[in-house]
Amino acid sequence: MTRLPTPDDKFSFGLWTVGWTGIDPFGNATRPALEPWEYADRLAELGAWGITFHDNDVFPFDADEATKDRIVGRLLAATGKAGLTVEMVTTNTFTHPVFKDGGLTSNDRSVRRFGLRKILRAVDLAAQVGASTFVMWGGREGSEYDGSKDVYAAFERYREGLDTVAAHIKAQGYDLRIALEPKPNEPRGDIFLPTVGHALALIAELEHGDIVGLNPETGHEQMANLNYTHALAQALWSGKLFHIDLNGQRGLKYDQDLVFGHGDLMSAFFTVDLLENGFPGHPDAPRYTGPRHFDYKPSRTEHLVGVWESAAACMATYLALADKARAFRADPRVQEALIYSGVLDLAEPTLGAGESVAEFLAATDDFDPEKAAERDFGFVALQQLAVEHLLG
Ligand code: GLT
Ligand code: MN
Ligand code: MN
Repeated sequence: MTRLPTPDDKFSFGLWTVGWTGIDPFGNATRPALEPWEYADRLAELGAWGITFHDNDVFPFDADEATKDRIVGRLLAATGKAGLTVEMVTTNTFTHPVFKDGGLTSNDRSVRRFGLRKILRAVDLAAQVGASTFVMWGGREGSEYDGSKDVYAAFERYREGLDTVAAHIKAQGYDLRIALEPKPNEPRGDIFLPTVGHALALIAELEHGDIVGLNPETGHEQMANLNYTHALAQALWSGKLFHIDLNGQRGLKYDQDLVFGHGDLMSAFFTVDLLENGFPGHPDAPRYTGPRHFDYKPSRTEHLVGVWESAAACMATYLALADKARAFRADPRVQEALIYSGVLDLAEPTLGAGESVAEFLAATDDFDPEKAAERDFGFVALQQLAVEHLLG
């Protein structure tokens, strides 16, 4: 049996995850709401290292400064006592009806000014509680109808908003980085920054893009029919994997936010393999060392017992997959299969050291395409070894 989680594992949970009372578009709450510090205490008991929250997971949207200070103070006292880190803070710019057409990209300028101010205040809160990441999920930045939005202007405003927030972080000297969270749709019909690739492209256009990276979520990439592990890998390659949201999703449907591993288990195996073992051919490549953060929803069929079981399940499955991924990499049959498949050869540059284009064009390499085409790559055998390790 896999060991129990400890703070060294750096597992963290959003307060809105275990705190979800089960309200969905079709039904009322199925569970009571607890106080924020009650969730924190329980997560610490289960072996979590950190928590994360939106401003309005902790205090109401219309709270005055004194109320905010009192509630945040109470939460910090609890996390301090429980030894929990507040590793990430984010803003809610999606629940209140004022954000129905977005925060940073609403067609209504007065809403954009209000939204940007709310985000800046949440950045100050993030710094105050010692968070190192500020996530921005623009769930309402988008549209249902193509005619309703000047998309050029929307990207201008998105850039303006992000650069303003990043500049504020730098001006205040906060030790904080922004992590954009892509999602293709839901709640908007189409959300701007639908995938990791779109977000990377926007970051490249920012003035302060050096402190802006990504928070990819398993289910969000899979809702776009994309490969989550590849998304993490490309973000790592770009030096932009600042944070992660792990959960489960089964296929192209609404955002399920299942327990980690309760969706595509094979994909979860390779996600954990990448996070724990890095790239097979590049021992020196960037590795993800940040929090193993879960963003899932305990199914609304479960009462509080099931909430805690589901949180424990996220961590237990991660640890079990980490064990299996380590055994997979250490297995001599796998090492042989990796060599046979040429996986490690991809690390070698295509051009020789110092080889000019002229030299390259003049060389024939005595290459015989017919011969090369005969090669067997053995990818199926390699995958079957992964399946064997996964099944145990
Ligand atoms: C919301 C969303 C999540 C985001 C959160 C951060 S809020 O629950 O579904 O994927 O990570 O704003
Ligand atoms: Mn989600
Ligand atoms: Mn998320």
